[in-house]
Amino acid sequence: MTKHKSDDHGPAQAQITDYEGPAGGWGSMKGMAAILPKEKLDPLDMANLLRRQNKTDGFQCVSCAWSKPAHPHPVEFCENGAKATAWEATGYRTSPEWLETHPVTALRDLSDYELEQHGRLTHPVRYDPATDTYRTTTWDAAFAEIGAELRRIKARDPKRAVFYSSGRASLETSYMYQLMARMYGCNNLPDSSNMCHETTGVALKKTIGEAVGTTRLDDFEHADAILFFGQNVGSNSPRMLHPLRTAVKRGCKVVTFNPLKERGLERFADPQNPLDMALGTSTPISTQYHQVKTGGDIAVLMGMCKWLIEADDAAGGKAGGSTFLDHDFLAEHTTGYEALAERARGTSWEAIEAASGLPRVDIIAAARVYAEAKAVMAVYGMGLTQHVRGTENVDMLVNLLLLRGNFGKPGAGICPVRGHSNVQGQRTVGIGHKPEHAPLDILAAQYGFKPPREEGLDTTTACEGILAGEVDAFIQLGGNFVRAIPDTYRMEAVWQSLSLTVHVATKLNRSHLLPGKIAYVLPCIGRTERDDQATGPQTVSIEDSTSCIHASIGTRKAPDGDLMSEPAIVGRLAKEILDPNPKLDWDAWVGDYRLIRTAIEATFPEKFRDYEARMHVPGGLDKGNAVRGRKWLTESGKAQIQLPTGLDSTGFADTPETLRLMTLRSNDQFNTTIYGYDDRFRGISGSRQVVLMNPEDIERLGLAADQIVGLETIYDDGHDRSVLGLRIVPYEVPIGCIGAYYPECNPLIPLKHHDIESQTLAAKSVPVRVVA
Ligand SMILES: Nc1nc2c(c(=O)[nH]1)N[C@H]1C(S)=C(S)[C@@H](COP(=O)(O)OP(=O)(O)OC[C@H]3O[C@@H](n4cnc5c(=O)[nH]c(N)nc54)[C@H](O)[C@@H]3O)O[C@H]1N2
Ligand SMILES: Nc1nc2c(c(=O)[nH]1)N[C@H]1C(S)=C(S)[C@@H](COP(=O)(O)OP(=O)(O)OC[C@H]3O[C@@H](n4cnc5c(=O)[nH]c(N)nc54)[C@H](O)[C@@H]3O)O[C@H]1N2
Ligand SMILES: [Mo]
Repeated sequence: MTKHKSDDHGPAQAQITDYEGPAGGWGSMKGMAAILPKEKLDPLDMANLLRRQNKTDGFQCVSCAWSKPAHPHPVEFCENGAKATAWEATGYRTSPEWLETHPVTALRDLSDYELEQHGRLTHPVRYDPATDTYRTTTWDAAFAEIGAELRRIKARDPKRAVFYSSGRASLETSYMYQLMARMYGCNNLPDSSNMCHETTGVALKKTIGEAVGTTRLDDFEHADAILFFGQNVGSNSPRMLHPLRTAVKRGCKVVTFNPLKERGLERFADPQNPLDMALGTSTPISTQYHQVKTGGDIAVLMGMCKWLIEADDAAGGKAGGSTFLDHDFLAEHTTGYEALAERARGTSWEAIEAASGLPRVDIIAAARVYAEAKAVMAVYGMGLTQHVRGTENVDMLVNLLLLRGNFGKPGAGICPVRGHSNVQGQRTVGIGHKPEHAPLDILAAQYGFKPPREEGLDTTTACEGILAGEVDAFIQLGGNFVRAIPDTYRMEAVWQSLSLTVHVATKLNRSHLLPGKIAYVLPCIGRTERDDQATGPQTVSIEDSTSCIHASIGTRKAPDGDLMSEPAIVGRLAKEILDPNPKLDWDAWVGDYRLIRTAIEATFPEKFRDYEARMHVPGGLDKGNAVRGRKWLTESGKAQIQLPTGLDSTGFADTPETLRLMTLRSNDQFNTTIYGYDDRFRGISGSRQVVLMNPEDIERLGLAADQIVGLETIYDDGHDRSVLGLRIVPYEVPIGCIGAYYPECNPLIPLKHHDIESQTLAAKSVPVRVVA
């Protein structure tokens, strides 16, 4: 663990209490009230800002991607959305003077929290090796030098430059960015989705033919049951608690599989509901809560399939003969059913219990709820995607839904809960490392160039490329790449060998403290802020987790200083590194974002039909999904049932000393942004240097509660990996599984420890041992 000199949040400071409150309620009100003084914000200013959050004529939240309702509450935001807005609106500034007097080497001693707490970046800065500081420069000078270096690299080989994006930039910026990279000559467009729901993209494309979720917000009104796998709704998509609560109140059953008892999945007090607030009442959310072993979901899902299939066998097993399976649907719409049935029948309950850590009665109880429901939604997050067999997790969830025709009818379907507020949209407009991620023929005709057809680098292969010395430039449109990826120490050690690092960012973070030979940090305005260009104030758009595209209009004044908007930065960079093109006027696009949207609509006429008008409609522009009409854009033209290779998704064999580490988010962070040290729902505050462990494991391994220990990765690739200084917290987590925080534990994750099919980092089951 990096020891932060000025950090008084070491393991000894951890306080552990039982949090008795529900998610939401007064706890969340208190959480919100604490934000104003912390960010030096005026209450009236903040109230005005929050009133416009997630509204049709306002701005779309910069926190999570959860669906934006057509009929929002008067206050359509949650505690964590408010934190994200306040984080951007902060009264603090990372001033040029401060940067010039703080050597980068010294800044590395600050914690993630302290770095960002200095506030917004206000001027473009260039790293000066002589003084080891970032020094203020002009945009002209910055673009000239960055442009010259990128042209030099292009002349050698454009595939030596990488264009990363974190999932926050708008559809307009993202479209420009991918076009710029492809015109430059590479598909090196890794994005945060490579660390997140890439698994979903690969699994859903292969099984049902659409790479994104199939449900819409109103499906919550029709579902009879909702299955919840590995998603922490109370912290990471809290606005979803409203439709969930409503569904539960009308009798919808919620069955949850999660190694941890997450409070938001247990009970919720609606801060918008006067009765809940006055009486201290709350709604229980989960009907059943099963603490599956980390990596045990394939086994759970196979168990549910087995029970259904065998019950169906017993009941006659054909169309009309049983109510357990939808045989008509299986026959008309799927391939591969017989193979799955055979596999399920042949898999023993003993094997399923061992791999899932759950008794068969629990799995059967879940299967019964599923079988009794006419329409079922399956909701999931990183608990399924971040495993070596993550794609197989998602495949199995699809299989289960297919058995009873739970696609293409109201209240049914699959609902991956996306992360960053526009991460799904970025892929929609062509950000992605695979040639099939963008309609290359259309782009070629639209702009008269030859797009590269070779697969580009994703986050994993980009890291491997940097380690191998095959990458020269790393451009970052948002995010904190070096902190978010696996194998932190190995990557930090080579990062500064890059010839060029460019960060477009709003706040200083650890990635900026590893400057390449030429290094810039370029400050941009945020989505909540007014964006004035040649034709006046501009609107942008984003796509939410349920494929609806919304306008977003920032009105707050951006920080004083010398900031540019993201489209303006990308447009300017494009002009520097590309030859003039008569079919494309970057300046005109930057002057009027409507022209970018016209271009997007021309590239994607079906998805973006009538874009300019429909993005303002309450509920947004639904880009559509063929699966909702039971059309399967797969190789066979049907939904394709897949067989998993085994029952375990961890990809490693346990030994007696192996613990399965899941790296977790607290309720007080947004990815690498640490808002504070209060993981309220889990009752942990004061420090993030903790490891949650089952009391039986503590005893079995001869350890003690509150002992300070280290973790060491068990991985045979010649690299030693450890994180020290973690305090043991006895916790209700399955035997053999432990939890600790992301990003502090990322040095433990080997770069090669990723989902086999999608290369998404396997951050939810890392094989480790405890070292005293
Ligand atoms: N406030 C806030 N909101 C956020 C974010 C944030 O950091 N803060 N991050 C955003 C981003 S980019 C993303 S991708 C999403 C992430 O949101 P989530 O998908 O909720 O991701 P995590 O918090 O990593 O945790 C996932 C859950 O999976 C469980 N889990 C771990 N291993 C397993 C397993 O093997 N099986 C099962 N069934 N469950 C398991 C954990 O206990 C945890 O509850 O949230 C987004 N929203
Ligand atoms: N161990 C482990 N590792 C993980 C995960 C995990 O669960 N466990 N989760 C993974 C997931 S799901 C994800 S998505 C990644 C996240 O990886 P990233 O998306 O790369 O990281 P973030 O922490 O979201 O980025 C925060 C930074 O974004 C910049 N920023 C904020 N707002 C803006 C803006 O409006 N414009 C611009 N240009 N910059 C802005 C700020 O400078 C801030 O410091 O991490 C992954 N890594
Ligand atoms: Mo994410």
